[in-house]
Amino acid sequence: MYDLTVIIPTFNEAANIRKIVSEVDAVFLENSLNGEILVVDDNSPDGTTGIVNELKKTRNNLSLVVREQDHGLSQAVVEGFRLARSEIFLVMDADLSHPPALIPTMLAGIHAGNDLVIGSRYMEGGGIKKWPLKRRVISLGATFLGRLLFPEIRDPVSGFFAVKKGVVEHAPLRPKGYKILLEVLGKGNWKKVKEIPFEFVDRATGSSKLKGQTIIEYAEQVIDNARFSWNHHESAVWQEWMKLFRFGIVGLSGIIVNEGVLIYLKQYDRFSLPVASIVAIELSILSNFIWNDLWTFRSDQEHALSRRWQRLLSFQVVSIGGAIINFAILNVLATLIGFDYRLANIFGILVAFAWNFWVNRRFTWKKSE
Ligand SMILES: Nc1nc2c(ncn2[C@@H]2O[C@H](COP(=O)(O)OP(=O)(O)O)[C@@H](O)[C@H]2O)c(=O)[nH]1
Ligand SMILES: [Mg+2]
Repeated sequence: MYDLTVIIPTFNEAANIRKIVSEVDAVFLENSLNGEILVVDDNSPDGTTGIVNELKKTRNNLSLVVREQDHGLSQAVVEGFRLARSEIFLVMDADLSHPPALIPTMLAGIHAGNDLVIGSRYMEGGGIKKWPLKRRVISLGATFLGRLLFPEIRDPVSGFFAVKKGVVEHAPLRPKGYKILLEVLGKGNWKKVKEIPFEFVDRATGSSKLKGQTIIEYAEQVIDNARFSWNHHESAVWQEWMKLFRFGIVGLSGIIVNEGVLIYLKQYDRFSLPVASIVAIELSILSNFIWNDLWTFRSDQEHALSRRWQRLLSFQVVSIGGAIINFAILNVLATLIGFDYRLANIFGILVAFAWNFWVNRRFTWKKSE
C-alpha cells in the first residue's frame, strides 16, 4: 500500500512525460514518501506509452493504464481513482504546469484533516504565467460559473488537487469534459477543503487539448451538478444555496421587526420620526444578526463562538453599507433617471441584499480554518 497515488492523465505527452515522472519521483525521494505514480493514457499516438513502459523498467512504483474507449480527461482521472493503490489521490497534469514540489504540502493538508486540498491559481500567491488573453478569459468564465456552485472556493476548476479516497469512492461521478474537480466537489463526500496557492506555468512543449466542445461540456456539467444538488441535500452546493435562502427569510423577518418597532414607537409622541426610524432599523439589524448567527450560518460556527462580538460588528458595518447602497440606488434611479420610486426601491433592495449576503458570507461568517 502506498502513501499516496499521483494520477497523471496524458494524451500526447511524449515530450513531457519523462520529466514529470522523474520530478515527481525526486519529490518522493526527498520527502521519504512511498508514492505511486499512475499514468492514465488515452492511447496516445505519439509514443507516450512506449516511453512510460521504458521508464517502468527502472521503477516499480510507476504504473500505466492505456484506455482505448471513451476518450476524455475526466474519464481518465476517474479511471485513475479506481485503480490507485492508496488512500490519497493527487491529480496533476503531465505538462509541468503543476509544480511537483507542492506535493508534500498538499499531502500534509490531507493529513491535517482536509478531505480535499486544491492547488489554487486564483488566490493570493497563486497565478498563471504565459497564458494568452483568450485562455485567461475562458478560464475566468469557467471559474465564475463554478463559483456559483461553490462560492467559497477560489479555484473550483483547478486540475491540481489531492483528495481522500473516501470522497470519491462511492460518489456517483459522471465524468465528462475537462473539469473533474467540479464533479468531485459537486458529488463527492467531503466536508473540509483547503486551497493552496500555486503559479500555473503554461506548457513549454506539446499542445493544449482544450477545444470549443470543452466549453459546452463544462456548461452541461455545471447544470448537471446543480440538478444533482436538488436531489442530494447533503451536497455542498445545496448547503450553500440554503444559506442564501435562509438569509433571505431572515431579511424578510427584519422588515417585520423594523415596521413593528416603528409603529410601536410612533404611538408615543416622545419619538420623532427620524429617531423612531433609526431605532427600528437598528433593532432589525440586531434581530437579523441573531437569526443569521444562530440559524443561517450555524454550520460554519463550530470553532468561532468566541468571535461573536466581532461578527456582530462586521454585520453592523456591512448592513450600513447595504443601507447606503439601497438609498443611493433608489435616489439615483428615481431622481436622475426618472424611474417610478417603488420600482427604484426594489432594485435598491435587491442590490443591497446581494451585497449583504455576499460580503457577510465572505467575511462575517467565513468558515473558520
Ligand atoms: N488521458 C487523457 N489525458 C488528457 C486528455 N486531454 C488532456 N489530457 C491531459 O490532461 C492534462 C491537461 O491537458 P492540457 O491539454 O495541458 O490542458 P490545459 O493545460 O488546460 O491547456 C495533460 O496532462 C494532458 O495530457 C484526454 O482526453 N485523455
Ligand atoms: Mg496544460
